[in-house]
Amino acid sequence: GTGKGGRVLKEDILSFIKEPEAIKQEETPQEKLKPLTSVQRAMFKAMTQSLLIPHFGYSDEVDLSQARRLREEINQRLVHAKNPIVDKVSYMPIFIKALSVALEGFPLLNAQVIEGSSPSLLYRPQHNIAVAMDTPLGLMVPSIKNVQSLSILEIGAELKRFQATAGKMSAEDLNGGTITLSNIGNIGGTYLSPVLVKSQVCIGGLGRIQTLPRYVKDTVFPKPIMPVSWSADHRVVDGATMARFSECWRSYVENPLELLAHLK
Ligand code: CAO
Repeated sequence: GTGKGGRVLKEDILSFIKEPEAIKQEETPQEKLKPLTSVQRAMFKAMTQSLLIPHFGYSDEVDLSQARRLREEINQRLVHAKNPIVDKVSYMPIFIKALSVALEGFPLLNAQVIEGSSPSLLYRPQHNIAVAMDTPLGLMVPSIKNVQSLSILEIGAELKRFQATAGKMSAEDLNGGTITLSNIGNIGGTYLSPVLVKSQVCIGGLGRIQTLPRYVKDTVFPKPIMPVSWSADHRVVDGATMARFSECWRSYVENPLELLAHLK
C-alpha cells in the first residue's frame, strides 16, 4: 500500500520508523493552569483563615449497638407512617440531636471567638449544626438551624433537603453554623483531623462504622464501633473540657434512652 506499484521505498521505511516517535511526542501530557472553582475558592479562603487557630485534637470510639436499634426502630415505624416528613433516617440525625443535647451542658463549644485587642466569646443559644457534605461541586457545609428544637425526624428531613439541593444550596443554608459534624465514614477511614472554621470552636469528624470485637466484662462480643475525632480551638477550649464534652456526646449516642430524657 505505498502507491508505487507495491514497492517499498527507503523513504517509506524511514517515515515508518519516525512515526512512533512523532505519536509519542503528541501524547506527552502537558501541564495545565486552571483557576479555582467557586467552591474551591471558598474552601481556600476559609481554610487559610483556619491556620490562625491552634487546633487541639481528641479522639475516641463509640459503640453504636443501641443507636442501631433506635435507627432500625424509627425506620420500621416510618414504613407504616402516614405522610412521614422523611421515609428513612441515617445515623446522622441521631448523632446531630445527641450533639445538640450535649451542647446544653457545654455552651462554650457552641460559642464564637471574637478577636481584637481584648478577645471575647459570643455564646449562641441556637445550635446551628453544620454538616460537611461531599457534593458534585465539592465540599459544601450547610447548617441545620435550631437543632435544639428539632426532632430526629425533622433533622433527617433537613439532611435530605440538603442532599437533594446539593451544589445549589442557598446562602441561608450555607451560613450561620455554630458547630460542625463531618461524617466521612460512608467513604472510608478511621481517625481524621478535622479543621475548624473561623466562627466555630469545635468540629467532630466521624470514621467508618465497623464490626469489631470488644470486651463486655470477660466476654468478647462483635460490636458496631465508630471512631470519632474532635478538633477544638485551644485558645479557649482546654483538653479536659473537650474530653468531658466528647464523653457526654458518646454517652447520649450509646444510651439513646438517656437522650430521650433530655428531649424537649
Ligand atoms: N460508617 C459506615 N457507614 C456509614 C457511615 C459511617 N460512618 N455513615 C453513613 N454510613 C452509611 C449509612 O448508614 C447508609 O447506609 P445504610 O442505609 O445501608 O445503613 C449509607 O452509608 C449512606 O448514608 P448517607 O451518606 O446517605 O447518609 P448520612 O446521613 O450518613 O451522611 C452526608 C450524609 C452528607 C454526611 C454524607 O453523604 C457525606 O457527604 N459524607 C462526606 C462528608 C465529607 O466530605 N466530609 C469531609 C469534610 S472535610 O473535607
